[in-house]
This record gives sequence, structure tokens and C-alpha cells, in this order.
Amino acid sequence: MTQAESATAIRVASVEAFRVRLPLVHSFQTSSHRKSYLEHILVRVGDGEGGVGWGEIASPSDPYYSPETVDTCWLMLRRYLGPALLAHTWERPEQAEEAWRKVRGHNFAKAGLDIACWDLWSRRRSTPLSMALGGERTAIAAGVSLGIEPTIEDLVSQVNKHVAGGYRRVKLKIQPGWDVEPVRAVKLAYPHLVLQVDANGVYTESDEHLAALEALDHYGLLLIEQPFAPGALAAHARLQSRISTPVCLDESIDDVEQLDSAVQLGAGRILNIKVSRMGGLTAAKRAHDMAVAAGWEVWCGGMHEFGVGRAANVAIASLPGFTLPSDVSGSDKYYSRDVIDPPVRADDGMVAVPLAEPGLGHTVDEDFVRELSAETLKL
Ligand code: OSB
Ligand code: MG
Repeated sequence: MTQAESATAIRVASVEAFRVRLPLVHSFQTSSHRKSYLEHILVRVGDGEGGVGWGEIASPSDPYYSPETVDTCWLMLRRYLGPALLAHTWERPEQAEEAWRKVRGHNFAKAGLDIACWDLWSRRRSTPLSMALGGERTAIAAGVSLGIEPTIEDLVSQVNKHVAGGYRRVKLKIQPGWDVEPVRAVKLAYPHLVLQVDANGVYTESDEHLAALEALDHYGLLLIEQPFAPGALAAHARLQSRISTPVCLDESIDDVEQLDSAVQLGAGRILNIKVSRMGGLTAAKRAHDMAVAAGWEVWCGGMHEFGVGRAANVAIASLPGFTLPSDVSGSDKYYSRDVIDPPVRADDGMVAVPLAEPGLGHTVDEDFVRELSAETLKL
């Protein structure tokens, strides 16, 4: 980088936010109810000189998968994070997060602003976001995450649909009572399918739960994701010492300090990096670098992102350490119409990295976003 380039100071002059609901093409079960639509926050930052960047806050509406919700993110954005960014001057997108350095937690809300700053910066430079981040891949291997279905037959038919759609690996959500049986049924139907499971932290070290987790060790799974509660690193380490399937952490890891503890304890061998959970692209890249240095494999997880967050996931997943298939499926797995044009597409299980366009590489359909917004905010 030349002296002149590195000296270009940026100050975000406007922050707008939109609470957007998109209907789901296939409803899914959460801890409390079946969801038929999702509400995320889209963030638009402007540099006051015609430059624009978009980000997405993909927090769920309820606090079962993340302590943050769309309501708490909206509040944090309006009250603290947006004003902090407006008061901050930065040159490189890695410096944007210094604006909210003093704010503890609230990674999902921070991630939305961080993505928008990366998009703004890379559009100003006419650089694809993937390249700005140091990405090397031209396409990402796409996997799907399949929820708990009413019956095993429903699950196998979901697997069938996505295998037929070309996806490279399948992740099954599990919970006590829905673990060995669905895995066995799917393995029987698709013996060569690359399969992994995700428990979202609902198992304990009870005899019954441990027996189920140990039984899963015999199905050749790629990984077992987050069997125990987020804070239970020691329990993950004990399980990892007893099974040969790699344990993968998701909810346990919000920052590099927690990742360092997990590595020291041997609490797993694989990290699910979510841009949202880590607090943005800069933080996700930091976690990627640390995990790779520690000999852990990483892959890119998702939070059912709309197009903006999905495009950011594609960009981060192009980094060299993302060696396992990501939860970055095509937009059409979740939404019949997305907020970006063109939508993210998986072709034969691969999502192309948009290397011919600057920033996120997709145009945000602003009219559609405004039309769908239940509430908007301008700072
Ligand atoms: O644990 O990975 C998870 C979605 C919401 C909350 C937690 C998780 C997920 C997913 C979705 O698995 C993956 C996707 O975006 O396709
Ligand atoms: Mg998970």
C-alpha cells in the first residue's frame, strides 16, 4: 500500500438501519416454536461523499441461540454503537472496531456495522471484499444445516432434496431423543454423504447424554458441534478425550481469549466461525488466524443470513484456513426473494466468490428493503 492510500481518513457520516422481515420457504423449529419468517437488521453507512456500505445484524428474535436479540441490537445500535462509529475516524476497515472497543459484548450488533465499514471501504477502493480480507478461494464449498423435523421421514426427504441440489455436506441439528436415530437413518439412505451434527449446547454430562454422544462417534461424522453449554469448555475437553470424532465449538467462542482457552484445554479441534458471533469480519479473521496457528480447522457458520450477511460469509469463507464446507447455502434455501441482486447461489454445491465486483459483490435492493421495513432509524 502506498503512503497516499494508507493516509485516506474515513469518517462515517450517516448510519441508517432497517428492521426487515423475510418469509421462510421452509419453517423450522426453535426451542419455543416454529418460525415462518425471520427479522434481521440491515445497516447502511454513508461516507458523506457518495460512498455507501451495507451490513447485516443477523440476531435471532428470541434469546435461545444468542443472548442478543433483534430488539437489543436495535437499542445498542441506536444508543451506543452508531453514535460511536459516527465519532470515529479510521483509515483501514480493521480500525473501525476501535469505535466500539469500550462496549462489552453485543457482537451481533457490532458485526453489522463492521461489515458495512468493510463494504464501504472496499467499494471505495473498487476491490472485492474477499480480496480486501485476504481471501484466496474463487468458490466456497456449501453445506446445509437441517433442523429437527417432525419425523425421520421428513428429515430424510429434506436430506434428499439438498443432496439432489448438489450440496457437499449436510449438518443435522440434534437434541436428546433426536440424535442416533436420525443419524443412522440418514447414513443408511446416503452412506457416502459427508455428515456432521450440531447440538446447540443442549447436552449435559449425564450418563444418558454421554452414551448418546459416544454412540455418535461410530457414524464417521465430520464433527460434533457444540454438544454442551457455551461456558462448559472443560466438558468439551473431557468428551474430546473420549471420542475420535472432532468436537467443534460454536456458541462457546465469542472472542480470541475464549478460543485461546479452548485450545489450551483441548476443548475441540474445529471452530465454527460466525461473523455475527465473533463481532464482525475483522474479529472473524483474527479468530481464523489464531485457530489456524493452533492447528484447528475452521469453517464458516451462518445465522440464516439475508443476502448482505450471506455475501459477507462468502467473503470470509474465501480465506485459506476455511478448509471445511461452510453453512453458506444459496439464498433460495431460506428465502424466495432476497434483499440483494443477484441472490447468493450454490451451483453443484459451490458458491462462487464474486471477484468481478467491488465490496460485497451484490447490489442491495434498496426499494425492497425500505418497502419491507417495519421500522427504520437514521443517525
Ligand atoms: O448453531 O449453527 C448454528 C442458525 C441459528 C442459530 C444457530 C445456528 C444456526 C444454523 C444456521 O445452523 C446455518 C445457516 O445459516 O444456514
Ligand atoms: Mg451451531
